Amino acid sequence: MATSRFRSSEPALDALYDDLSSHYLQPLWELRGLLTPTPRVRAVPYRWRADDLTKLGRRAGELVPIDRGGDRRVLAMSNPGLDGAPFVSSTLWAAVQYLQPNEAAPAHRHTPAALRFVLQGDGVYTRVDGDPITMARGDLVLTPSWTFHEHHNPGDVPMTWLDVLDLPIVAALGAVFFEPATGPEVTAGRPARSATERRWGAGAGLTPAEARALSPYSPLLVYRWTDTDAALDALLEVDGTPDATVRFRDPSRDRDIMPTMRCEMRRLLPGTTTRRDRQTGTRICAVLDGSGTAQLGDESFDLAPGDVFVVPSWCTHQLHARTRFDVFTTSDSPVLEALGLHRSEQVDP
Ligand code: GTQ
Ligand code: FE2
Repeated sequence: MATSRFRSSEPALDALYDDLSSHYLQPLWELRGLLTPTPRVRAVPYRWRADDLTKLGRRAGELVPIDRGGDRRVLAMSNPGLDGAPFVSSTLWAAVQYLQPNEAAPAHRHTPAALRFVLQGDGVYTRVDGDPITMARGDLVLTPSWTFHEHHNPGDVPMTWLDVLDLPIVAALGAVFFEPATGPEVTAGRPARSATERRWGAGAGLTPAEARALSPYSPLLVYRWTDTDAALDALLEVDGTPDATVRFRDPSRDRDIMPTMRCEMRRLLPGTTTRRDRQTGTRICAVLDGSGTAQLGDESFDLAPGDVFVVPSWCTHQLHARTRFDVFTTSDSPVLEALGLHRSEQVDP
């Protein structure tokens, strides 16, 4: 039993290396690539096409019952740079989930936090700690750390959506816990408007007086597309710019929706090219509407509605809009900011 064994042509040093190895010690002076001048990132930029995600999700739906493998029918996006790990980057999990009509994904909870962004369709509702939240195109739904969640499709068409979880971060910190719900299964037809929306979703800066979230995450668990869409249009118009971004926030405090993940929606007018930028941390982007291209590092990716792409840490990123272009982004920026590790800059080509 031993760790990596280093070699030297000097016999005494070579003998030391042998002994170090058997004592599970390694000489820093022989180690390369630890303290690099700029981030050395294993994840590479990559794009998953909507067409492939939908077709392969449907095939999984035909072949695999929901109760196999964690009670979720999910296809994880595996970054080509991560040697087969089922992670979109070293910090985030991204996946498409597929639910057939009359199927239910039973309740469970886990410490990794999740969010859902709906790229097409409707009909599914997700219960978060018992509160039923309907899901439709463009909606963002949160299932924060350790909240029970279950998905139901009482409609008559299958539905797919994008899942993003902070699972690799929580796993790296040795803090993954999971449990299925016990007790009778709750089912219902079309649920009423969720309590979270009735309490926190009035919009326009209105929240219950005095109330602040007791939890470390937003008490508003769903952000509706009609609100996001209207906010983007108004922002473009009032600022007179071709490029607008809104951020999804906790309405009860000045912070992101969850401690580990930031969500934003960007709208570009036709013909717009953004400035090239880069930042520390992973960005996962999904095209809701329109077409264009993303230049990520040395690679250019063509983009259509429903496509998902990953921008690894410190990789340069520039978008071009062919049509009006709506792009949803999730990042781990709150983690980098909390740790004092967030850096971003514009990069001249
Ligand atoms: O919907 O509960 O993509 O637990 C991965 C793990 C989705 C979920 C995922 C999960 C879920
Ligand atoms: Fe889950």
